[in-house]
Amino acid sequence: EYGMEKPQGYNVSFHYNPHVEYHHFGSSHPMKPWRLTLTKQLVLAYGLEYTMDLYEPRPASFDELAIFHDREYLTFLSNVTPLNMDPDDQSYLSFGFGGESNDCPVFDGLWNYVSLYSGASMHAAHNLINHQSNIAINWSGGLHHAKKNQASGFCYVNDIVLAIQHLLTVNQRVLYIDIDVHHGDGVEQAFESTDRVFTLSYHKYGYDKNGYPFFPGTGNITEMGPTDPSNRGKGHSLNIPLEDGIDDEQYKWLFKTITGAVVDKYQPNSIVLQCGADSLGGDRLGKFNLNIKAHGFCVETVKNYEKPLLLIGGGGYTPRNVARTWCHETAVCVGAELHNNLPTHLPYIQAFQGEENGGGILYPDLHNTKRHDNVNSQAKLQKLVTHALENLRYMEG
Ligand code: ZLV
Ligand code: CA
Ligand code: ZN
Repeated sequence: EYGMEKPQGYNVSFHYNPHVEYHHFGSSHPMKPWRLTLTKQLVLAYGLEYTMDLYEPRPASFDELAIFHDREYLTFLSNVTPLNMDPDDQSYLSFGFGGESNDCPVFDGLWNYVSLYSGASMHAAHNLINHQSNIAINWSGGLHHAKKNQASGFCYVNDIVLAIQHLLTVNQRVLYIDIDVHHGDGVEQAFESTDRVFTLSYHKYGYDKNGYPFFPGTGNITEMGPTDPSNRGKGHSLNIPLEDGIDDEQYKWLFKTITGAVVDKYQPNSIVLQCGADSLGGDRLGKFNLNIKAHGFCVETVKNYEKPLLLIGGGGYTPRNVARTWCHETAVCVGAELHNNLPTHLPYIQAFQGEENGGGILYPDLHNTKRHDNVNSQAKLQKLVTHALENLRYMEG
């Protein structure tokens, strides 16, 4: 924890309102806001708070959320409670609630929850705009599936779209990169008709043995935004569909090659990186086999482009590994190396003990969980890269 003073003129800011962590989606729901408590405790135990500016942002207001979302939808969101909801109500279903899977439950404090994580992303964007930070971090955000009038896939309000809209007030071009195991469909859709945002998502794509698509079922390599030449957003999306079990070396190579080409060609003024931790090995919902340092390699790679950078969270359903990853990535941002043995004065240390492998350490071997066979052949990946680079030609210089 010593020798980690802030380099002069280089600022990382951490935007976090601890009230988010007290919200519950329900006991059997995989999204656990208390993974944010674990993340914060790790960050503090390693002393990383001394290397960053810490902020406790206020919740976003109704009017701020209405910059992207429909007012009707927000009115519904701000009023619905577990006691007054009516599952047979047509608007309830059309706004993305209920249904068979109940991915987006109504829970106590829902409106407070969405305004807190969105307020943090907007404040982080604000800090980049005002040159108060080079990198601004909000691990509570990254809810990439939310649509302007519909909740989807655990996401009710799209804090990413709101933050990008904020960046667009001063930046001509914003690059959005998404390493969550799911396709960043909500962000892609929100900016499909503009050339001022380029969206790039890496994700699992395909069907399971029962013929069900991996959520949300979009994001094939052929989907690159509108192709209609009259649409300004033509070619400004790139999707990288991957198969189960992709490993560290493959992912790092793919990420560096494709992201590097996009940055070279698009020349963004700022970058937003969604760091969903469900792309790690051993995730409860994910299908990939990444280790924490391979995930962090993406953050390091993007940091090295030296553009104003907004880092946000996203998915991640094995809480102890989410916390490890986002703590590691916070350290990557400030340029610190962390010792593998977890600090002994760590609250909640029980959460990191008693694992088959990885008890008491920051960097367990997650590849060893061997939950998914790697069915990504090098030949297929090479084809993907070729196809991706071809897609980039559809974007007008
Ligand atoms: O990480 O799993 O697959 C950002 C994010 O990207 C579905 N929803 C829907 C469509 C039909 N299915 C339901 C299948 C449920 C399978 C069992 C769950 C168990 C309890 C609660 C939810 C799930 C679940 N739901 C697993 N995967 C889904 C996806 C939504 C994934 C959202 C990812 C969000 C935060
Ligand atoms: Ca993704
Ligand atoms: Zn996800």
